[in-house]
Amino acid sequence: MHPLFRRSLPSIQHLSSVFQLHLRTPTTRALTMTAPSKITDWVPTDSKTGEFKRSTSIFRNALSSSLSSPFPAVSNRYHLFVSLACPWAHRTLIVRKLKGLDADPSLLPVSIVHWHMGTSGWHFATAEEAANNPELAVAPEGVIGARHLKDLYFAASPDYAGRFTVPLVWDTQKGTIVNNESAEIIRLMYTEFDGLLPAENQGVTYYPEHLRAQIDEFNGWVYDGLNNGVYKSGFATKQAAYEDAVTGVFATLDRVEEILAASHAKGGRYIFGEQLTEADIRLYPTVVRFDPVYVQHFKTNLKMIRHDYPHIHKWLRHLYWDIPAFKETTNFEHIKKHYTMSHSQINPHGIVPLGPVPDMLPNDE
Ligand SMILES: N[C@@H](CCC(=O)N[C@@H](CS)C(=O)NCC(=O)O)C(=O)O
Repeated sequence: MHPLFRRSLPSIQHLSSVFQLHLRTPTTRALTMTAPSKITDWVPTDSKTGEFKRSTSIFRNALSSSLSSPFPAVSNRYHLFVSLACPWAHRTLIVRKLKGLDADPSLLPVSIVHWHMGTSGWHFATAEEAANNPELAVAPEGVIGARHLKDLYFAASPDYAGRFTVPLVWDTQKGTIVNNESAEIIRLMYTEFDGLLPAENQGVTYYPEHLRAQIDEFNGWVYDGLNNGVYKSGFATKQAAYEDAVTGVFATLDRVEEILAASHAKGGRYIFGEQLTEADIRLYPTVVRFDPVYVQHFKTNLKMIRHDYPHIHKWLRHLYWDIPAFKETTNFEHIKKHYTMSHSQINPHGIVPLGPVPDMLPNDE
């Protein structure tokens, strides 16, 4: 381990005091998870059902506007680690931009992992790799010694036994992970940094009071059927598990199509009419990857967004072409290369399919 890391390693006692929101300590929680034999084995090789089962995120602390909280929202302290390929991380980049957090580099700067995920998990670009691809930012002071994302997990919790996932918010002061669950990271961004943002970004939320129950309900079935459904389809190692997942994916898309058709009929542009909400933000990263990657790589090929779902397609192109936070956080090179060249179980030769062309059709309305 790099010496910089060791210096910032918090003690176990200290760690357990900061994990105040945990029901159990990270170590005991991690032990309840089934660790894969290899990072790149998405479904254990001896699985009887061949089903992909996503693990629960472990670090669930609140980063709060309250200065007396263990993780107060202050400048020059936190860092967001993402992959541009990852749909869960993509949510956090969209919200960071929509909220204007990206305009002030002291608030929540970002490090982007290399798009290739190998047997040691995500890694940070070497100087040589970064020279060829400047957006692969070098990790910040304090975590500069990390070669792999897993180094951060072990610095936060030496016994960590879960998966090494992006996104995560890192606390450079305590040298630990604040939170690694995108659903929670986006919510804290809506409100907790408001005191440090210019007036026009304060009070802007994508989870408004009056729509909360409906957004939660929508997110629930979209997560299971689509956001996670495409992974269940793609990683399945038995025919029945695949068929079950893929039919769920298209049942979910059919339902979303109906909702957007009704919204468009009333002059709305989003899931909930005229208001852009978390429902759109969580749906977009999956839909934007659908035609370019999931259709062929995850075998979700009963239909395509561009040919078969006119309302989803119209909604997608509006977000992509008209709202910079969506287009500017969408990187088709990382998306296509990551999936096709990292999932050796699915695509052992790492061939990157050329189509569809273009990645995104123009907004012709
Ligand atoms: N529930 C997590 C899921 C995050 C996740 O699965 N990220 C993937 C990339 S798309 C990852 O980093 N996987 C690495 C691994 O599982 O080894 C969240 O939404 O934050």
